[in-house]
Amino acid sequence: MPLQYNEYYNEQTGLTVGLKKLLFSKQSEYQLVEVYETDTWGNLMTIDGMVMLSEWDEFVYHEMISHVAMFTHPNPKRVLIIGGGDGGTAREVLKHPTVESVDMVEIDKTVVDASKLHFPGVGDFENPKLNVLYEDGIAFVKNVKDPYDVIIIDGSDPVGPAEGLFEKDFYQFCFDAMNENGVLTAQTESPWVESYYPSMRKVFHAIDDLFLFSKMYLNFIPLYPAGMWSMACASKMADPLSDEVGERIAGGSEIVSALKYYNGDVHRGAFALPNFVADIIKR
Ligand code: SPD
Repeated sequence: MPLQYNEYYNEQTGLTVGLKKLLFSKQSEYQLVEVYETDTWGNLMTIDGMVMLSEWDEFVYHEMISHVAMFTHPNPKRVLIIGGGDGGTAREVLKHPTVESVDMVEIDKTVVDASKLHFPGVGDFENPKLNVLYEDGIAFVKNVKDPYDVIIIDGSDPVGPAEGLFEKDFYQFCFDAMNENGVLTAQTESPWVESYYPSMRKVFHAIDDLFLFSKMYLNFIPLYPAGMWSMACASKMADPLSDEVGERIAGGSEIVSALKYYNGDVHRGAFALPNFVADIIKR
Protein backbone atom coordinates (compact mmCIF):
# COMPACT_ATOMS: atom_id res chain seq x y z
CA MET A 1 0.00 0.00 0.00
CA PRO A 2 1.57 3.35 -1.01
CA LEU A 3 1.91 6.06 1.63
CA GLN A 4 -1.10 8.38 1.30
CA TYR A 5 -2.73 11.35 2.97
CA ASN A 6 -6.54 11.18 2.97
CA GLU A 7 -8.91 13.97 3.97
CA TYR A 8 -12.46 12.65 4.16
CA TYR A 9 -15.05 15.37 3.84
CA ASN A 10 -18.11 13.19 3.27
CA GLU A 11 -18.27 9.80 4.98
CA GLN A 12 -15.78 7.81 2.86
CA THR A 13 -15.35 10.38 0.09
CA GLY A 14 -12.39 12.67 0.06
CA LEU A 15 -9.04 13.68 -1.23
CA THR A 16 -6.01 11.43 -1.62
CA VAL A 17 -2.47 12.68 -2.02
CA GLY A 18 0.56 10.45 -2.50
CA LEU A 19 3.23 11.04 0.13
CA LYS A 20 6.97 10.60 0.16
CA LYS A 21 7.58 11.27 3.85
CA LEU A 22 6.53 13.12 6.98
CA LEU A 23 8.71 16.19 7.47
CA PHE A 24 7.18 17.83 10.57
CA SER A 25 4.66 16.84 13.22
CA LYS A 26 3.86 18.78 16.35
CA GLN A 27 0.87 18.75 18.62
CA SER A 28 0.77 22.35 19.78
CA GLU A 29 -1.34 23.77 22.57
CA TYR A 30 -4.09 24.25 19.94
CA GLN A 31 -3.82 21.67 17.17
CA LEU A 32 -1.79 19.02 15.35
CA VAL A 33 0.39 20.66 12.69
CA GLU A 34 1.98 18.34 10.13
CA VAL A 35 4.01 18.79 6.96
CA TYR A 36 4.50 16.06 4.36
CA GLU A 37 6.58 15.83 1.25
CA THR A 38 4.12 14.72 -1.45
CA ASP A 39 4.61 13.00 -4.78
CA THR A 40 3.11 15.82 -6.90
CA TRP A 41 2.25 18.92 -4.88
CA GLY A 42 5.51 19.82 -3.19
CA ASN A 43 5.24 20.10 0.59
CA LEU A 44 1.79 19.93 2.15
CA MET A 45 0.70 21.35 5.52
CA THR A 46 -2.25 19.88 7.38
CA ILE A 47 -3.84 21.02 10.64
CA ASP A 48 -5.79 18.42 12.58
CA GLY A 49 -5.89 16.32 9.40
CA MET A 50 -7.21 19.09 7.11
CA VAL A 51 -5.22 20.52 4.20
CA MET A 52 -4.03 24.08 4.74
CA LEU A 53 -1.70 24.54 1.80
CA SER A 54 0.55 22.83 -0.67
CA GLU A 55 3.51 24.48 -2.37
CA TRP A 56 2.02 23.91 -5.82
CA ASP A 57 -1.49 25.29 -5.42
CA GLU A 58 -1.18 27.82 -2.55
CA PHE A 59 -0.99 30.74 -5.01
CA VAL A 60 -4.69 30.46 -5.84
CA TYR A 61 -5.89 30.87 -2.27
CA HIS A 62 -3.38 33.53 -1.27
CA GLU A 63 -3.81 35.67 -4.37
CA MET A 64 -7.59 35.49 -4.20
CA ILE A 65 -8.01 36.18 -0.50
CA SER A 66 -5.60 39.13 -0.73
CA HIS A 67 -5.95 41.01 -4.01
CA VAL A 68 -9.76 41.08 -4.08
CA ALA A 69 -9.64 43.08 -0.84
CA MET A 70 -6.54 45.09 -1.69
CA PHE A 71 -7.84 46.33 -5.05
CA THR A 72 -11.36 46.95 -3.74
CA HIS A 73 -9.97 49.39 -1.15
CA PRO A 74 -8.97 52.74 -2.71
CA ASN A 75 -5.81 53.22 -0.64
CA PRO A 76 -4.97 50.31 1.70
CA LYS A 77 -2.28 51.33 4.18
CA ARG A 78 -2.98 49.39 7.36
CA VAL A 79 -3.78 45.71 6.96
CA LEU A 80 -4.73 43.12 9.57
CA ILE A 81 -4.52 39.39 8.84
CA ILE A 82 -6.21 37.06 11.29
CA GLY A 83 -4.52 33.65 11.09
CA GLY A 84 -2.41 33.33 7.94
CA GLY A 85 0.51 31.80 9.85
CA ASP A 86 2.08 30.27 6.75
CA GLY A 87 2.77 33.83 5.54
CA GLY A 88 1.25 33.47 2.05
CA THR A 89 -1.45 36.10 2.52
CA ALA A 90 1.00 38.62 3.97
CA ARG A 91 3.31 37.98 1.01
CA GLU A 92 0.53 38.97 -1.43
CA VAL A 93 -0.64 41.99 0.60
CA LEU A 94 2.92 43.29 0.78
CA LYS A 95 3.08 43.48 -3.01
CA HIS A 96 0.88 46.61 -2.80
CA PRO A 97 3.07 49.73 -2.53
CA THR A 98 0.42 51.69 -0.57
CA VAL A 99 0.81 49.30 2.38
CA GLU A 100 2.57 50.81 5.38
CA SER A 101 2.09 47.98 7.87
CA VAL A 102 0.65 44.49 8.11
CA ASP A 103 -0.26 43.00 11.48
CA MET A 104 -0.60 39.23 11.24
CA VAL A 105 -2.27 37.77 14.31
CA GLU A 106 -1.69 34.02 14.39
CA ILE A 107 -2.73 32.08 17.47
CA ASP A 108 -0.27 29.24 16.91
CA LYS A 109 3.46 29.89 16.54
CA THR A 110 3.90 26.26 15.44
CA VAL A 111 2.26 27.14 12.08
CA VAL A 112 4.77 29.94 11.48
CA ASP A 113 7.70 27.76 12.56
CA ALA A 114 6.59 24.92 10.25
CA SER A 115 6.16 27.32 7.35
CA LYS A 116 9.56 28.97 7.82
CA LEU A 117 11.17 25.51 7.84
CA HIS A 118 9.27 23.74 5.08
CA PHE A 119 7.64 26.44 2.91
CA PRO A 120 10.52 28.84 2.40
CA GLY A 121 8.93 30.29 -0.77
CA VAL A 122 5.59 31.10 0.86
CA GLY A 123 6.19 33.70 3.57
CA ASP A 124 7.91 37.08 3.37
CA PHE A 125 8.68 37.04 7.10
CA GLU A 126 11.72 39.31 6.88
CA ASN A 127 9.71 42.18 5.37
CA PRO A 128 10.04 45.13 7.82
CA LYS A 129 6.39 46.14 7.25
CA LEU A 130 5.18 42.80 8.70
CA ASN A 131 4.49 42.43 12.44
CA VAL A 132 3.71 38.91 13.54
CA LEU A 133 1.76 38.63 16.78
CA TYR A 134 1.04 35.32 18.50
CA GLU A 135 -2.37 36.05 19.97
CA ASP A 136 -5.98 35.03 19.77
CA GLY A 137 -7.38 36.86 16.72
CA ILE A 138 -10.84 37.35 18.19
CA ALA A 139 -9.56 38.96 21.38
CA PHE A 140 -7.18 41.10 19.31
CA VAL A 141 -9.81 42.46 16.95
CA LYS A 142 -12.13 43.24 19.85
CA ASN A 143 -9.53 45.60 21.28
CA VAL A 144 -8.28 47.42 18.17
CA LYS A 145 -7.69 51.12 18.88
CA ASP A 146 -6.07 52.21 15.62
CA PRO A 147 -8.44 51.06 12.84
CA TYR A 148 -7.42 49.10 9.75
CA ASP A 149 -8.17 49.67 6.07
CA VAL A 150 -8.29 45.99 5.20
CA ILE A 151 -8.91 42.91 7.35
CA ILE A 152 -8.32 39.43 5.94
CA ILE A 153 -9.57 36.36 7.79
CA ASP A 154 -7.22 33.56 6.79
CA GLY A 155 -8.20 31.03 9.41
CA SER A 156 -8.57 27.28 9.23
CA ASP A 157 -11.82 25.32 9.14
CA PRO A 158 -14.68 26.01 11.56
CA VAL A 159 -13.67 23.37 14.07
CA GLY A 160 -11.22 23.88 16.94
CA PRO A 161 -9.56 27.27 17.43
CA ALA A 162 -11.02 28.81 14.22
CA GLU A 163 -14.68 28.16 15.11
CA GLY A 164 -15.18 31.68 16.48
CA LEU A 165 -14.08 33.18 13.14
CA PHE A 166 -17.45 32.11 11.71
CA GLU A 167 -19.58 33.86 14.36
CA LYS A 168 -21.57 37.08 13.96
CA ASP A 169 -19.97 38.80 16.96
CA PHE A 170 -16.56 38.42 15.39
CA TYR A 171 -17.68 40.25 12.23
CA GLN A 172 -19.11 43.05 14.34
CA PHE A 173 -15.69 43.42 16.02
CA CYS A 174 -14.05 43.47 12.58
CA PHE A 175 -16.50 46.09 11.33
CA ASP A 176 -15.73 48.27 14.35
CA ALA A 177 -11.99 47.79 13.83
CA MET A 178 -12.02 49.25 10.30
CA ASN A 179 -11.97 52.74 8.80
CA GLU A 180 -14.97 54.19 7.03
CA ASN A 181 -14.02 52.59 3.71
CA GLY A 182 -12.81 49.32 5.21
CA VAL A 183 -12.79 46.10 3.18
CA LEU A 184 -12.75 42.57 4.59
CA THR A 185 -12.21 39.20 2.96
CA ALA A 186 -12.52 35.78 4.60
CA GLN A 187 -12.20 32.13 3.62
CA THR A 188 -15.62 30.48 3.86
CA GLU A 189 -15.20 26.79 2.91
CA SER A 190 -16.36 24.62 0.01
CA PRO A 191 -19.88 24.95 -1.41
CA TRP A 192 -19.81 21.16 -1.95
CA VAL A 193 -19.49 20.26 1.75
CA GLU A 194 -22.92 20.50 3.37
CA SER A 195 -21.63 20.15 6.91
CA TYR A 196 -20.10 23.63 6.52
CA TYR A 197 -23.29 25.33 5.30
CA PRO A 198 -24.32 26.53 8.78
CA SER A 199 -20.94 28.25 9.21
CA MET A 200 -21.12 29.77 5.73
CA ARG A 201 -24.59 31.11 6.43
CA LYS A 202 -23.49 32.65 9.72
CA VAL A 203 -20.66 34.56 8.00
CA PHE A 204 -22.65 35.77 5.00
CA HIS A 205 -25.71 36.78 6.99
CA ALA A 206 -23.50 38.64 9.46
CA ILE A 207 -21.68 40.64 6.78
CA ASP A 208 -24.94 41.24 4.95
CA ASP A 209 -26.34 42.81 8.13
CA LEU A 210 -23.24 44.91 8.79
CA PHE A 211 -21.68 46.11 5.52
CA LEU A 212 -22.96 48.11 2.55
CA PHE A 213 -21.62 45.46 0.16
CA SER A 214 -21.36 41.77 1.00
CA LYS A 215 -20.65 39.15 -1.61
CA MET A 216 -19.43 35.61 -2.02
CA TYR A 217 -16.79 34.82 -4.62
CA LEU A 218 -15.26 31.57 -5.79
CA ASN A 219 -11.92 30.13 -6.74
CA PHE A 220 -10.58 26.68 -7.58
CA ILE A 221 -8.04 24.97 -5.37
CA PRO A 222 -7.30 21.35 -6.23
CA LEU A 223 -6.25 20.22 -2.74
CA TYR A 224 -9.24 21.68 -0.88
CA PRO A 225 -12.39 19.59 -0.45
CA ALA A 226 -14.11 19.20 -3.85
CA GLY A 227 -11.80 21.80 -5.39
CA MET A 228 -14.28 24.70 -5.37
CA TRP A 229 -13.64 27.25 -2.62
CA SER A 230 -15.75 30.18 -1.43
CA MET A 231 -14.60 33.47 0.04
CA ALA A 232 -16.45 36.47 1.42
CA CYS A 233 -15.87 40.08 0.46
CA ALA A 234 -17.46 42.77 2.64
CA SER A 235 -16.96 46.45 2.08
CA LYS A 236 -18.13 49.60 3.85
CA MET A 237 -17.99 51.88 0.82
CA ALA A 238 -16.46 50.50 -2.39
CA ASP A 239 -18.39 48.02 -4.51
CA PRO A 240 -15.91 45.25 -5.47
CA LEU A 241 -17.65 45.06 -8.86
CA SER A 242 -17.56 48.79 -9.63
CA ASP A 243 -15.80 50.25 -12.68
CA GLU A 244 -13.57 52.15 -10.27
CA VAL A 245 -12.23 48.89 -8.85
CA GLY A 246 -11.76 47.54 -12.39
CA GLU A 247 -9.71 50.61 -13.23
CA ARG A 248 -7.60 50.18 -10.10
CA ILE A 249 -6.80 46.59 -11.09
CA ALA A 250 -5.88 47.75 -14.62
CA GLY A 251 -3.67 50.44 -13.08
CA GLY A 252 -2.00 47.81 -10.89
CA SER A 253 -0.54 45.91 -13.82
CA GLU A 254 2.91 45.85 -12.24
CA ILE A 255 1.49 43.67 -9.48
CA VAL A 256 -1.06 41.75 -11.52
CA SER A 257 1.15 40.76 -14.45
CA ALA A 258 3.42 38.82 -12.08
CA LEU A 259 0.55 36.85 -10.46
CA LYS A 260 -0.42 33.32 -11.40
CA TYR A 261 -4.22 33.32 -10.85
CA TYR A 262 -5.66 36.76 -10.14
CA ASN A 263 -6.33 39.41 -12.80
CA GLY A 264 -9.11 41.85 -13.64
CA ASP A 265 -11.26 39.27 -15.45
CA VAL A 266 -10.80 36.70 -12.69
CA HIS A 267 -11.73 39.33 -10.06
CA ARG A 268 -15.00 40.09 -11.83
CA GLY A 269 -15.80 36.54 -12.87
CA ALA A 270 -15.16 35.13 -9.39
CA PHE A 271 -18.31 36.87 -8.13
CA ALA A 272 -20.53 34.99 -10.61
CA LEU A 273 -22.20 32.26 -8.55
CA PRO A 274 -23.84 29.06 -9.77
CA ASN A 275 -27.46 28.90 -8.53
CA PHE A 276 -26.83 26.09 -6.04
CA VAL A 277 -24.04 28.14 -4.45
CA ALA A 278 -26.12 31.34 -4.26
CA ASP A 279 -28.90 29.29 -2.67
CA ILE A 280 -26.67 28.23 0.25
CA ILE A 281 -26.63 31.76 1.65
CA LYS A 282 -30.01 33.01 0.37
CA ARG A 283 -32.11 34.47 3.20
N1 SPD B 1 -9.49 23.23 4.64
C1 SPD B 1 -8.93 24.43 4.12
C2 SPD B 1 -9.12 25.61 4.96
C3 SPD B 1 -8.30 26.75 4.48
C4 SPD B 1 -7.88 27.64 5.54
N2 SPD B 1 -6.78 28.48 5.35
C5 SPD B 1 -5.63 27.94 4.77
C6 SPD B 1 -4.41 28.67 5.16
C7 SPD B 1 -3.66 29.17 4.00
N3 SPD B 1 -3.01 30.38 4.34
